[in-house]
Amino acid sequence: MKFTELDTKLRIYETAHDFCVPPNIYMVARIDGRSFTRLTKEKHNFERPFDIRFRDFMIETVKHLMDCGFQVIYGFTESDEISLLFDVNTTVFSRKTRKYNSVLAGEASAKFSLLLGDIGAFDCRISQLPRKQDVIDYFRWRNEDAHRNSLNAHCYWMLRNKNYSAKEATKKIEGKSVAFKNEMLFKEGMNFNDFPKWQKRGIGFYWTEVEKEGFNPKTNQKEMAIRNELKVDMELPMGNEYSQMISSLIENGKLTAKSDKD
Ligand SMILES: Nc1nc2c(ncn2[C@@H]2O[C@H](COP(=O)(O)OP(=O)(O)OP(=O)(O)O)[C@@H](O)[C@H]2O)c(=O)[nH]1
Ligand SMILES: [Mg+2]
Repeated sequence: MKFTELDTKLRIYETAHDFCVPPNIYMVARIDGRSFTRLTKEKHNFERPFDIRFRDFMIETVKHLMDCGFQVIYGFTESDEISLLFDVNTTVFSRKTRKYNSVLAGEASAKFSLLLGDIGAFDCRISQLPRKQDVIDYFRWRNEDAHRNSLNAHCYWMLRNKNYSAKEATKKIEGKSVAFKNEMLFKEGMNFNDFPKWQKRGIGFYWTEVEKEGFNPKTNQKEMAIRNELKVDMELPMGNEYSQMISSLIENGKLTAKSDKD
C-alpha cells in the first residue's frame, strides 16, 4: 500500500471520535497531580499540611499554563490541583478536548518536574459548562473545597503531631462539624482564622491592566502605557464576593489591579 493510502486509511482511526466543544460553551480544565499523596509524603517529605516550596512549584506551573498558547481568563490552584477557565470564544486547537487534555497535562507535568527535579505527573479533565452561573458555581466549589480540606488537614496533622495514629486521627474528625473542628484547633492554641488565606481559599491568577511608564524611542519621551500583568492573588475573597469576582472576569477577561491595601 502506498503511503498516501496508508495515511488515509489509518488517520481516521485516530480522529473519528475527536470531540470539539461547541461554541458558547465555557471550558474549564482541572489538572491534578497524579499520586501526589505518595510524592509529597514518601518520596519528597514536604512539610505538612502546607509546604511553601510545594505551593511555589504549583504557582510557577499555573503561570506556565497561562502562558503556553491557550487563552486563559482565570487560573486557580489549591493542594495538587489547578483549574483554568478559557475565553468562551477561544478557537485554540479548534476546541478539541483531546488536545486540551493531552497538552495541558503534558505542559503541567513538564514544568512541575523541572522545578521538582523528579517526575511529577498530572492528569487533566475538561468541564463543559453551558451557563455563566455554572462557571461561577464551579469556582465557588473549588474555593470551598480548599477551605474544607484546609480545616481537615490542620486538624489531622495537629492530632498526628500529638501521636495519634492515622486511623485514630481520621476517626476523631470524621463527620464532625466545622464548629467542632475549629474548637478542636482552638483548644490546642491554634486559631483557624489566623492561618494564611492561601491555605484556606486557594490562589487565583488573572490579568490586570496596570499603567506603566515607558520610553518611546520615536518621540524620545517618557510615556504612560497600559500593560496587561498577571496578578497572583493569595488573598482571594470567599462567598458572594468571590462569585462577583469570577463574574466580572467572565464579562471583562481581566480585573483592575487591586491596591496592596485591599
Ligand atoms: N505534604 C504536603 N502534601 C500536600 C501539599 N499540598 C497537597 N498535598 C498532598 O497532595 C495530595 C493530593 O490529593 P489527591 O489529589 O486527592 O490524591 P493523589 O494521591 O494525588 O491521587 P490522584 O490525584 O487520584 O492521583 C494530598 O495527599 C495532599 O496532602 C503540601 O503543601 N504539603
Ligand atoms: Mg492528585
